[in-house]
Amino acid sequence: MPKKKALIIGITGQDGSYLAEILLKKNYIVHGMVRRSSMPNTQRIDHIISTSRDNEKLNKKVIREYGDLSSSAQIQNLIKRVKPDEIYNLGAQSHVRVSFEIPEYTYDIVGIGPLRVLEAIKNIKPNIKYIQASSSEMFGNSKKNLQDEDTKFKPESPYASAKTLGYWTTKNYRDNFKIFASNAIMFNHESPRRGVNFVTKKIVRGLCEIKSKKRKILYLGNLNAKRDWGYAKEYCEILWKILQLRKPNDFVIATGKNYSVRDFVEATGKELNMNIIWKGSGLKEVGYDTRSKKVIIKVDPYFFRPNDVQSLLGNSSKLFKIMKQKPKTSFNQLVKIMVKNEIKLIKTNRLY
Ligand code: NAP
Ligand code: G4F
Repeated sequence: MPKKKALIIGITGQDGSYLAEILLKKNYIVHGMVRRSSMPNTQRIDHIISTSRDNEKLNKKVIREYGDLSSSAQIQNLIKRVKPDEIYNLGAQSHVRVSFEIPEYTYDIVGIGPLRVLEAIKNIKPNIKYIQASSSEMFGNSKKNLQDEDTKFKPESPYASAKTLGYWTTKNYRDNFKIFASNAIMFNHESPRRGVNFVTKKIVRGLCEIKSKKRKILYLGNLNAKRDWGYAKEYCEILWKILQLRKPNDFVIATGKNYSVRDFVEATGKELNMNIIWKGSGLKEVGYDTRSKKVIIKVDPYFFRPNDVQSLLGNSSKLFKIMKQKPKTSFNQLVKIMVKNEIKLIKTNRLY
């Protein structure tokens, strides 16, 4: 049987890098869309990237394809040339706070990007299977404490609004043009490969640096926000499984438990033999380590958002019912994985 071909858009990101490893192990030919940049942006996939275009010589490596979600022409040319069986759209300006600063760009890539890909699929090879990385941010400050596939969207940021457009576009192409197009509505998922400006990696890196005396203070924003945090590697395996179903569908992927940013700080501290307690309130609140007797966390309003989502908690029983699948890594296991890795990375002066 010929090998299946996948195109991963967003292959240089956290999820793209895990998904590429998973698909290579499953014997896929993997093409990955990479943006041209003046500094290397392939740290997460350097170990699996190929410079050869000869399929025979590839030997389980990713084929790099330069491209950008802003360009319909590039996407069309790529799909015409590669003719993939599956497309995973993980590409995004994925930072919520930053989306308030660059809303037009965020709408273009996150909102119109999926349309460009789906339109190319429709016109070039309509039997390509497509999965859209949708987001729990679409639920916003929902009236429902537990969010599932039927929960009303209430996007609170340019990022969330654009993701909602991507979600509906995916559903429209499925309903109107019979494209195999599914949405994975993913709640927050983290790993040692998480971008450094997302709160979990920032906390883990920051506290590890404080522990090794490379830094004195870690500045954070909203400590009260709660997120349903899972492990990215598991979520990427589920993305693949969703595309192997007989029919396209939309699924929430979540752990069903949520914790605050404050909880994440305390759990990370515990892993590093710190005992972090909180003193003061509002902008004056600090995190104090009773072991070193030092203030190590302060609040900086720079990290606040005009409108933050206060609590996200996902119900992934549909995923479990149809696919007998659910994320297993617990909050404490996730923190442990991240801390253990970060200590190694810091020793070797690496970020990923
Ligand atoms: P990430 O680490 O920020 O990766 C985003 C990827 O998109 C990177 O490869 C990035 O390339 C690429 N990208 C950015 N702008 C692009 C453009 N104009 N054209 C083509 N590619 C572009 O995000 P992630 O955490 O892996 O998340 C993967 C996807 O799932 C994203 O769509 C995100 O919005 C969505 N999502 C994530 C979570 C989560 O908790 N992680 C939850 C729900 C949904 P560079 O490396 O060059 O920047
Ligand atoms: O880590 P975050 O930046 O992730 P956020 O905003 O929840 O978005 C992530 O998850 C979404 C799924 O729900 C994805 F769609 C999206 O692409 C991204 O992957 O922030 C988490 C919480 C927020 O409430 C934020 O206000 O942590 C709070 N926070 C507190 N201090 C901080 C900080 N966030 C960041 N990034 N940096 C801080 O210093």
